Amino acid sequence: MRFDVLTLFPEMFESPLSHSILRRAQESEAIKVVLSNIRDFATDTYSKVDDKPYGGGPGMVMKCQPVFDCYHNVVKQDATKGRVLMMSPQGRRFDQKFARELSKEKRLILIAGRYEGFDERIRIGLEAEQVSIGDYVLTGGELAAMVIIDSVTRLLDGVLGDAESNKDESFSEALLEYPQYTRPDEYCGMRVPDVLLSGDHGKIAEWRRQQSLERTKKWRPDLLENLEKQD
Ligand code: 6GU
Repeated sequence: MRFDVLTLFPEMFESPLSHSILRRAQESEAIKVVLSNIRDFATDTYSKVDDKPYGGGPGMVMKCQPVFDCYHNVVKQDATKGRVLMMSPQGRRFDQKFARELSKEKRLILIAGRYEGFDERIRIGLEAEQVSIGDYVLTGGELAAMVIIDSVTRLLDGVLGDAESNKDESFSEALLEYPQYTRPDEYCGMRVPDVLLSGDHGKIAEWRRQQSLERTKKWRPDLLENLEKQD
């Protein structure tokens, strides 16, 4: 999958993309991430990418021209049609189901803004879908774009090894993960549950399922209420 990111701070993406699974996914060409700096497309003398809002009010608004020009430059780099996503707290809430949906695409074009927001004509003109990663306010869309790249990449074929695979995981099956233990079997007086040392795989599976259910009821009852809405 190709990710294009339009941002004023491409350097923010370098570290998350340079380690562990995201690094490997690029090396194996499961993903390609192309970062474009919106400021490179500012045409006025001061490279301005933002301006005062019409009608007054606090803060600054991202201007149309640099974003449109950056977008057109990005689109023409590859013939694959991309789904255009604009990072915005007003957007559709990003969740595992949305991540799975996006993982079917060939190309995602992510637009990350700063300041008070984008000129409305950017959303309309680029036919961009707005995406929010949760009900809180970030200083900009970059972290949200990274969250999307990370969660979508790990769903792509061949990105996770067998050992890390997606099958048993929380949210994939709408339940929280069961508790995990590794050696030693006792640490600071705390013992690993006997069932895990029993070697009885049927019993272990049953115990884990039960633990998942109990934890979900206790910590995230909302997930159980939403179970029938999941696909
Ligand atoms: Cl996508 N952007 C910003 N600025 N804040 C957010 C967000 C996005 N998602 C949640 N909060």
